[in-house]
Amino acid sequence: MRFGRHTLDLSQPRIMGILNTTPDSFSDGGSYYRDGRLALDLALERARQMLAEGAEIIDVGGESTRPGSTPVSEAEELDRVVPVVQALVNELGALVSVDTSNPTVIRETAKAGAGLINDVRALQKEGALEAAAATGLPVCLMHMQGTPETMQAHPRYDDPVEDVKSFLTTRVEACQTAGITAERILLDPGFGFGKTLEHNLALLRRLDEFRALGFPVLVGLSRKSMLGKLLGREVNERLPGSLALALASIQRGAAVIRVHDVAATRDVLAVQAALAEA
Ligand code: YH5
Repeated sequence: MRFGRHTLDLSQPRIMGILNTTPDSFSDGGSYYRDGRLALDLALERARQMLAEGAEIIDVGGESTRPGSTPVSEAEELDRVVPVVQALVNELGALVSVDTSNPTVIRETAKAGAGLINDVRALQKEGALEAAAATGLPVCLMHMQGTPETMQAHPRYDDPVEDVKSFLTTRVEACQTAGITAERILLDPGFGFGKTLEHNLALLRRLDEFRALGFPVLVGLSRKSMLGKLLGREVNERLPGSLALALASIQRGAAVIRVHDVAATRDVLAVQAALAEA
């Protein structure tokens, strides 16, 4: 798949490393802040490390979408994300994904050299579809039930797998109508976004059905609350569980794994690749 000036062969799984520029993220909030301000050099250093460890995409996010979080202003999101994207592209030549739903952030980060638009709202915000189409970049469409403020209150589905597939299929059609062609689309069931543990497990068990829709599948499971529920572990104790979920998802056909712990995930992929050889 083409991502701006980068190309990735998605017939084997690839690692997307998470770079959070929010001051308040659950698992790594404020990591790159100094004296209450985002420090570009710290963010750049972390990205450099993730690339050295085997990440092929760096996902930069400036909006906290954790359960119960409140919205960020457009100005604040632009302020956090655009300089980081610029630095990663210009200084590291990295393939940068932008975790955003905002049309202005989509346009400005594309200008700064981003290679992928990763939207947890699947381009449903006013103007987002048109902004993404105009960039010519690929998009990752993710499913969320509700909004970050309320999504974990009462998640409910007839059948989570059928409901999420049906939503994503509708968003694929909206993309195609807007001029985003099939070879520029990735799909993501949106683990933890308006889902109970049972819903998340059903989606992972049947992940192959998402791949069968005909698009590369991206998954974000790293350190998420389902591991808290399943294992009774705090967020900094979830690495083994996250690796088990990474392995389960590549065995079911995931093409891109979005993770905090790049080096450990790369070992999992290497073992799996060796076993797949013969
Ligand atoms: C995703 O799944 N997730 S932001 C809570 C945690 C740990 C991590 C309680 N952006 C996804 O990573 N984009 C986010 O511990 C995403 N897929 C895509 N495509 C939430 C997150 C997290 C939340």
